[in-house]
Amino acid sequence: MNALQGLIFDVDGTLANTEEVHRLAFNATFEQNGLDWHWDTALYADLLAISGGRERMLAYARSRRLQPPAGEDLQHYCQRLHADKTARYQRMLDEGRLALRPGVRRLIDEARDARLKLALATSTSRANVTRLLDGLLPPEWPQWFDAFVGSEDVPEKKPSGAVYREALRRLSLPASACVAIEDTVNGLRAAREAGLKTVITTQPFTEGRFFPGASLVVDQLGEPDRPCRVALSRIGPVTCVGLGTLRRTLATPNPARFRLHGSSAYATAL
Ligand code: XBP
Repeated sequence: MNALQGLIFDVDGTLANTEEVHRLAFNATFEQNGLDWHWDTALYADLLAISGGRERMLAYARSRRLQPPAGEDLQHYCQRLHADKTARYQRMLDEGRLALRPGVRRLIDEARDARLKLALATSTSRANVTRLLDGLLPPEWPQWFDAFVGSEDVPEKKPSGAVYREALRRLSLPASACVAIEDTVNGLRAAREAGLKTVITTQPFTEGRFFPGASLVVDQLGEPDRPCRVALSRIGPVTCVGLGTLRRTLATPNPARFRLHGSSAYATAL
């Protein structure tokens, strides 16, 4: 068994609770473009089964049999809507209402102190991540990460394992020496497909969900004075996710692989 050498973080919902901001940006975009669509929290939780905001809109448009503007195909129309949504999302981030989730900065600092390699692996754009972390971390944060893989860098979004395989390639580390931290079933599937042990930190859109194949499912990474709540553990008792937790995760035999099928009607509309 390899020693722990790397830690790969998902972004949306894992580093910060950004999905509510994404949801608000989507709805503002629909209203601004004269669409009678409104993604409430229950619907958005279901739509998160589709990684990628553009793909999510395309699946929803098809489910609503939307006719795009004359002379424009649906894909291009959704691409235009997504660019509008991204601009709104980034402006919303600039309002500074988000914070890193509990334990995220602590674990990053612990990993850096232990000379672990760090990576970001996300289905959103690098530009969105940079806008988010420029507001939440010191300006030198890009140097902290040995790999930063966004939706632009790989052909397929989660649940494909492509983004995690690319992160491992850039880290020059085997999956057996790293742990992934995720918040969604798609993210779990992607990390597991790349052979990574995975810790899930649930968030408002994913709490209570079933995370087959995860080594640990907690409500947040925890702080010494704010213990995490464990929903599932294959690695024994956990009060706060630290490097010891990650080493135990790596040392624990892989949970059985589960084939998860689309957990949402929309996932089949693509
Ligand atoms: C989360 C996603 C993204 C966001 C929306 O990415 O699936 O699609 O929901 O962002 P991750 P975009 O959890 O992998 O960080 O609209 O830019 O796709």
